[in-house]
Amino acid sequence: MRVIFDPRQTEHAPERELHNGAWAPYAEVPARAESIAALFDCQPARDFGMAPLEAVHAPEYLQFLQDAWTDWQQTGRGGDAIPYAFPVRRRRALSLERIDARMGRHAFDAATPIARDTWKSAYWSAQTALTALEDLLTGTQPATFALCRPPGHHSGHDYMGGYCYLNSAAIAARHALSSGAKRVAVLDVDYHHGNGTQDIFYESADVFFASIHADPSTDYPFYWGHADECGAGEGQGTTLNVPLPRGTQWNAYRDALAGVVERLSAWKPELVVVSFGADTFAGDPISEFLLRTEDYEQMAQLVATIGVPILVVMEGGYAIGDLGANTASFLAGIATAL
Ligand code: OKP
Ligand code: ZN
Repeated sequence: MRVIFDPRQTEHAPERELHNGAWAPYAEVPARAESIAALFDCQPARDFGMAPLEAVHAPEYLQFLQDAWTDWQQTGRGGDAIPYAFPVRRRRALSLERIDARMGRHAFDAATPIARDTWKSAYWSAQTALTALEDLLTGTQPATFALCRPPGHHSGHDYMGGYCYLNSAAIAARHALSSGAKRVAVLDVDYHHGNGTQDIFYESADVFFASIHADPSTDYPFYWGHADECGAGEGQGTTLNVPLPRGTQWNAYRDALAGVVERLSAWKPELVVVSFGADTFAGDPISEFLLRTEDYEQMAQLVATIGVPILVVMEGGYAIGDLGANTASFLAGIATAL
C-alpha cells in the first residue's frame, strides 16, 4: 500500500501534559510516527497550500495556531503554551489580544500544548492526508495510508484539543468533495470519540460520520460521542455513534463494527476516510479496550467490505512497542480485502 509520511511531522514535541491534575510526560510523542514509518517505504507529502485547510478551519484559528508559541514566548514565559480559561458559555468572536484569552478561545482542554514546531507539524500532517487522498483519487490503488502526526479528529472548525490541532481526516474528506465526490464517509475507529470531525460535519448531508469508541460517560472527551447524537439540519441521520464499555474485546467490537459497516454500505459513499487509532489495543497505556494485534487485520477486512476506495488516516495509539505491528496488521487487512 502507498504510505505517505512527512518527517516534518516529528518536530512537534511538547514537553508535558496535565494528566489527572499533575504533570505527566506528553504521550503523543514523535517516536509514535517514527515507529510506524520504519516499517514502510514512505513517500513525503506534497504541498496543497492553505486553501484546503481554510475549507475546514476558521482563518482566524489558523492564524492563531501560527502565532501562539511566539506570542507566548513574548510574555517572557518559557515552555509550551497552555490554556487555562475557557469561554464555555456565550463564546463569541471577541478580538482579544492576550495570549491566554486566545488560547482558551481556541481550545476545549488544557492537555493540548502549543510548542515551537506545532504549526509546522500540524500543517504537514494535513498535507500528508491531502497527498494520500490525491494519490488515491488519481492512482490505481484501492487504498492509501496517510501516516499523520499530530492526530486530528478532536480538532474542530476553530478549536484544538486531545493532542489535535488541524483535522486532517476532515480536511481530506472535504477536499474529496471539492474534487468531485458527492458522498464521503468518515469511519472513526480510534478509542476516543472524534468529536472534532463530528462537529465539522454535524449538519452536512454529504459526509456521513460514524464512530465506534469508548463510552464518553467514562472516557475522554466526555461531552460528545453519546448514542443519541445523530446529526442535525441537513445532516440529520448522517452521524452515527456506537459507544462501547471499557474492557471491550474483539468479538463485541466486531459485532458493533458489522452494524456500522452495514449502515455505511446502505448510505453508498464513494469514498471512505478511516480515522485509524490503534489505541483500542489491549496494551495501550491510556485506553481500556482489549483488541489484539491480529484483530486489526479482521477489522480492516470488515471495513473493506464497503467496497469503495479507502483513505486511512492515522489518529491515536500510544503503545509504541506494538504500534507499528498493529498498524501494519490493519493495513494488511485492507490490502488483502480490496
Ligand atoms: C487523542 B486521540 C488526559 C488523558 C486524556 C487526551 C486523550 C487524547 C487522545 N490526561 N488526554 O484520540 O488518540
Ligand atoms: Zn484516541
